[in-house]
Amino acid sequence: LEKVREAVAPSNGVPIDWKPKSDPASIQADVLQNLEFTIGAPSSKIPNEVDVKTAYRGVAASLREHLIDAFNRTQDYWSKEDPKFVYYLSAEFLMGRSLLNTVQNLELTGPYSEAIKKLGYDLETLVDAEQNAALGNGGLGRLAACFIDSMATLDLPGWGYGIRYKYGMFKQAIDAKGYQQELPDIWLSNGNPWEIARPEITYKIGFYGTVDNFKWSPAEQVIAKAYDNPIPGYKTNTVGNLRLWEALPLNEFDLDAFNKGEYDKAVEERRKAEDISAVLYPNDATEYGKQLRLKQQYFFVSASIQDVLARFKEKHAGNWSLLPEKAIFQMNDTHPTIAVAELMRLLIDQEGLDWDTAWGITIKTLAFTNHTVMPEALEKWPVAVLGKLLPRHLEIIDKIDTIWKDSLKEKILAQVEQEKNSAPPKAEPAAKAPAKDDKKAAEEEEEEEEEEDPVEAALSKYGIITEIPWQKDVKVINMAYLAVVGSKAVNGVAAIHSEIIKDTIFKDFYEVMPEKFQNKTNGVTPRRWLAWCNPALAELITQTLGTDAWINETTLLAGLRQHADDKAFQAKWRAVKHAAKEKLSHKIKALMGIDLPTDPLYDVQIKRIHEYKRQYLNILSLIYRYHQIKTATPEEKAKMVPRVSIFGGKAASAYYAAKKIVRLINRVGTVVNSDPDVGDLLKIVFVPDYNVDLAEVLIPGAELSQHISTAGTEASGTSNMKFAMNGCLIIGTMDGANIEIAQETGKENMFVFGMDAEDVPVWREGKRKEWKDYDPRFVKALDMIKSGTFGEVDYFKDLVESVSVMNDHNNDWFLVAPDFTDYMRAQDEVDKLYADQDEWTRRSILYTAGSGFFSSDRTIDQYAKEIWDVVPCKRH
Ligand code: GLS
Repeated sequence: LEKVREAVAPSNGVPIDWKPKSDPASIQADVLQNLEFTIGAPSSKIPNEVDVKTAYRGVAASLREHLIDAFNRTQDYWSKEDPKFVYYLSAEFLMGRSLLNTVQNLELTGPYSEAIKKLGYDLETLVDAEQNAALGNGGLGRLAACFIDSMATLDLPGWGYGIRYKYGMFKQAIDAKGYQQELPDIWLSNGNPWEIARPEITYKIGFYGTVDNFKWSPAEQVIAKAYDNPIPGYKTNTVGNLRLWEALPLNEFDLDAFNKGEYDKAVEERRKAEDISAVLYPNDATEYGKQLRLKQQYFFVSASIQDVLARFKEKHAGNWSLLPEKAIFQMNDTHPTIAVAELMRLLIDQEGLDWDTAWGITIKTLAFTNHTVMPEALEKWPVAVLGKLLPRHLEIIDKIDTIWKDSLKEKILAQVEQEKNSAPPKAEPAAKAPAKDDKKAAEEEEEEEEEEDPVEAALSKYGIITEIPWQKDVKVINMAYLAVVGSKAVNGVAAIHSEIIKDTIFKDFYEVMPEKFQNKTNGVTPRRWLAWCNPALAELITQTLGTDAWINETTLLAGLRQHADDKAFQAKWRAVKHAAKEKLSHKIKALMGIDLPTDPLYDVQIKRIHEYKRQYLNILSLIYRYHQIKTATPEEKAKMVPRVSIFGGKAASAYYAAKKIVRLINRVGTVVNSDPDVGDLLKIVFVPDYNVDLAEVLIPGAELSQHISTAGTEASGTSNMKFAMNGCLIIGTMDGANIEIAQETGKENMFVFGMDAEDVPVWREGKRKEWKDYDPRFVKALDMIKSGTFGEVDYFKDLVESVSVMNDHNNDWFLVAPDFTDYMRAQDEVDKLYADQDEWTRRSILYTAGSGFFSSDRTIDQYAKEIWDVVPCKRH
């Protein structure tokens, strides 16, 4: 690149300065130029008369020049240095908006704000004009986005790889009756100024067809086309990359069919191909199993691995044993785990390696993160489905399975022998046993013969290909097992979760290869989730610590502890928090037309709607609160602590229980908010279409946040970390990362309640059968639903029953009823503490002070050192 620059330098020998300029005047000129020549806005309307969306595009186009400049220099440098790269394979990247993050990470906010103002706009308005890139469902997808931000900030050579979905996470609307409606998310309608299309970077991806003597002839092929999304680090000139793939047909258009008048057929191939990258599956930790999903997964995994291998070959032709020293693929949950078979296939079938060599490379080049123990979310593809779509991969998986089980045989045999020897000897038949008739003896013999070989029986639990117990004869491929066997490391996402997976879903695997299992507690980027979304708090922190170095070194936040008792500091802190509440209140007014008072306690539960996350528990307690308000005397009312309860979250489209919970919250809100007896004592709002940019307003404005999953079900949670960073207190169970947050911020400062992860299985297995001890307040809340206080009695009937019938049918699996009493106790403590604003503020400060550990920079540093062996490579 430098040579090119020199070559086109003018004859006076002074190289052209290609670097975009950063002073406000140059930026202003550059935005104008981009508005006219990149966007094509009519010059007569520039700058003051172009609409906000167009102005945003002009500014983004200008900023993109800075981004691309640093991006190209980084990628050139990495290419020259040839360090080891990490490739983060993820079906989801929940990026949110980019304008503010880009301008802040590039440290250009000052000059851009000035330039934008001179053009007659303001940065905040333009930021709001951007569409959300919602290419993810929830925590898992947002984690991937935080990780690539940290990788760039830490100068780690690394790219994200995923799918450029045409439609992201559905948009949620709530209709007048309180139902969730799902609308398509047409996020590209205004273009995407951040991406760089790479029509020159394409790969062929095959599906279906036959295998003959290990040679796969796919019956269908599509093209994967690359789009690069530069990812700027902060306080560094490193800009990483997120490469997303779009699916296109191999043959654009069937002109023959068109000429014959067969219009549908003419475009059929295009439609079929484009379907692959069309929609993000709207499931989060819930079940799916659609064939198209497997197609999506294979599509992006194959394109990504082909891409990496192509670059590797260019540099190290043929030297495949070097691959593990140059590349590591981190598989984000089970979605990309077909990578195990695909890497094997490419190394063997395309590059001609033998099985053992390919396997040796594969298991050093892949690593796997598990993000959930919900059994329904651990992908298992029917052999018939996978075998049809990817016949060669099925062969490979089958062989991996066989070799894997063979490798365990000796160990198992020894175990079985040992068990046999230590078992008490079988009782001899009684001396005078009556003689058996021949038929009976023969039957018994047959039974004995049918008895399963104990070694085979013991081995079957390690099977990657297994039968599902409730559906004999249907063989499935357990993708998580495939990943565990094919990876160098397996990690959970919070300390407790990493222990649970060793005891439950991967117990047998842990026993035979304990060295593979690790923990990497999640983290979130402190840039987006504190510094950029809560600038006033960030400013106060910087002033107090005397440096803004905490933005990259979050452990410095601990320095706030020494100010936690300082009344003057508390007052400043409270003022900042109050301003954030006001901003949130305005946002809700703008979105929903609801006026929210700003003095009450702001209580927020925002996350996907799921039974295990127990929004139900929250709303039941609020129903009881409503009842208390209705029956209180004026004196009692005067003592109550006013509260604004805010919910947000999407229910997967086919998840009926979750959809009913959404509706219940909305119905309760409608009744409570319009009841004149309630006034400002309680407001309940369900903010529709919860997404990243709403989170950026909700989190700073929250004073209490709820992370109340049934213990043992939430792998980690990451919004809990964001709330903690922003000085928001937590009411929560001892689950996921709550436990570590409690350790860091002081358990006594958290409103902890409920059974812990060890109690839950005990309860499920035994105690609940005898349990009749319903809290009368719980009964009252259910009675109010049953008697029609919120209408729709029939509609809510099964929701009520799901927590009110204690029998053997798995009712109340998530322990809403038995945890209710302790939850109410914790809520009482919340109210009490809120009345003491100094103490509340002190704790709020301690939360931010204790949140340093939860930076994704720390998480990524650990991945880099303990799994990836990737070291920073910084261009100076
Ligand atoms: C999830 C878990 O449910 C969350 O607890 C976790 O924080 C997140 C990131 O590790 O992954 N798993 C999942 O399928 N969706 C999630 O958000």
